[in-house]
Amino acid sequence: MDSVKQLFSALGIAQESVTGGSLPVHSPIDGARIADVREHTAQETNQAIEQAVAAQKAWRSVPAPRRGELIRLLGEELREHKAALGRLVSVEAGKITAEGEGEVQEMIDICDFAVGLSRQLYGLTIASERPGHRMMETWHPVGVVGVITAFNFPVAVWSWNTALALVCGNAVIWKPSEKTPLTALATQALFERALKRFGDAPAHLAQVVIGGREVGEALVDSPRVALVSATGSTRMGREVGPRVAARFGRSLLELGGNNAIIVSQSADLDLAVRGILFGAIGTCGQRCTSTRRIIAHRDVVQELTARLKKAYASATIGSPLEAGTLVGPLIDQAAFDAMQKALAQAAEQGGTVTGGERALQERFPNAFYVRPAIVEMPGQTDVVRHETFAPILYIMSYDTFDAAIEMQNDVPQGLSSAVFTTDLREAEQFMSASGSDCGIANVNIGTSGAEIGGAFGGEKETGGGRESGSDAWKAYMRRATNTVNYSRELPLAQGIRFGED
Ligand code: UN1
Repeated sequence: MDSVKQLFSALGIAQESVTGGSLPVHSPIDGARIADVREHTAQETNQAIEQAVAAQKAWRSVPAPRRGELIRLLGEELREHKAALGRLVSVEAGKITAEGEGEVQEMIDICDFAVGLSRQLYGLTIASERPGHRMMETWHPVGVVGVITAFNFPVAVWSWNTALALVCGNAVIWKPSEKTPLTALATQALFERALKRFGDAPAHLAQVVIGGREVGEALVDSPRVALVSATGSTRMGREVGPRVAARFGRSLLELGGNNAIIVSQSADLDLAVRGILFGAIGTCGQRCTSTRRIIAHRDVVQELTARLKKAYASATIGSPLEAGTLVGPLIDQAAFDAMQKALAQAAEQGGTVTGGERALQERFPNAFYVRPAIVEMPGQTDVVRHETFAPILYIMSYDTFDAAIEMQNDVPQGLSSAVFTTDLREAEQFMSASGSDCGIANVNIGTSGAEIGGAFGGEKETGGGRESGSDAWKAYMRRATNTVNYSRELPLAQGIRFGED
């Protein structure tokens, strides 16, 4: 594939690093093998950790606004290479061009955010109960941050973590998904350009380690990695969380979602159909925020389902690189098999399935394109409560808004949720303490496509972590409480008198 080679060179990936290695990389577009990437061993990962520890010791003393300058330069590199990196995201992860470029835009946005943040790492001052005393909070970097990312957002999730972690004064080691090492290498090459222009940053400030389980385990188990930020399946999080906790490390987990949209009888159905379509079939249903469940009022469920079926029928499935395509391929055969298994289970559990078959098999015999599926379910059965990372949309109905909220919350995951309603009471109830139990609760927009300005993450089996905007930066810092005595006395707190008269 000549065009892939051109992308490598446009993005500064050395040919040697993507040929002759032990990790084959296949494009989900046509199944072609596009690279053989060199993998790191556990020993090399441990060495990277030592190097990161040394780098962080120097970086923590660089003033935060100066650290922000590095991220400003990274943002510039990303702006300049947006089209090429976006295209590589399409080639390696199968996203349509608009979404590939959108992902790079998300990186640019978080860089801008982090540059501003580099001048806003504020702590509080607190009134002391003692005369002549002052209390305050100081925020310091945690140290080395390990970032483990998934194939579906192969570069943006790194940037949410790294832009914040670096301005906060940490060093970063990144383990990308084994399915998407090329976009990681490209991102690293762009980061190194920014480093060169920056001038005097310590070596090994942000590194990439490529490999499977043993590389991940080295990061998870090392007491020198202060924070492990991991995005992926709930199964992965169940291993990572307890292992990091066992050594009293910190983890930030972004795991599975099973995101629902409630469509009320007062909803603007035009908006609802558009919001659901993007959420359910965008990225071929492979976002952690993808819309997987519709809970529609009994009076509108039929019309909504008919309109969705019509919209699904006219959504073009095809190569993500071609203009007009809305639905690209699944990442691989395992994803296809999981989708088929879930559809069979849904049918057994009383569902009526429309779509879901393999598509474009003649044109792309080694890739896995599917017709997105709509499944009308009699209720929220087991399969509906399970996250299948594929474009399957379960539709269920409700009679009362309370019951709809209960159904929305009655799954193990808690990432994103939305309601389409024009009823103010329903909207407010949905966002209240007795409403959606998710980390994201939207009104009249879908479940996916969050902006970087808000804190991103979710509850329950989603893992509880928050990254990206708002005050998510605090996860990358440790808090020190300082009490300063500027008096000539030594009064004790709580009025304690100790050894005096
Ligand atoms: C993910 O799927 O892991 O809200 C992240 C969204 C994107 C991020 C998704 N901004 O859909």
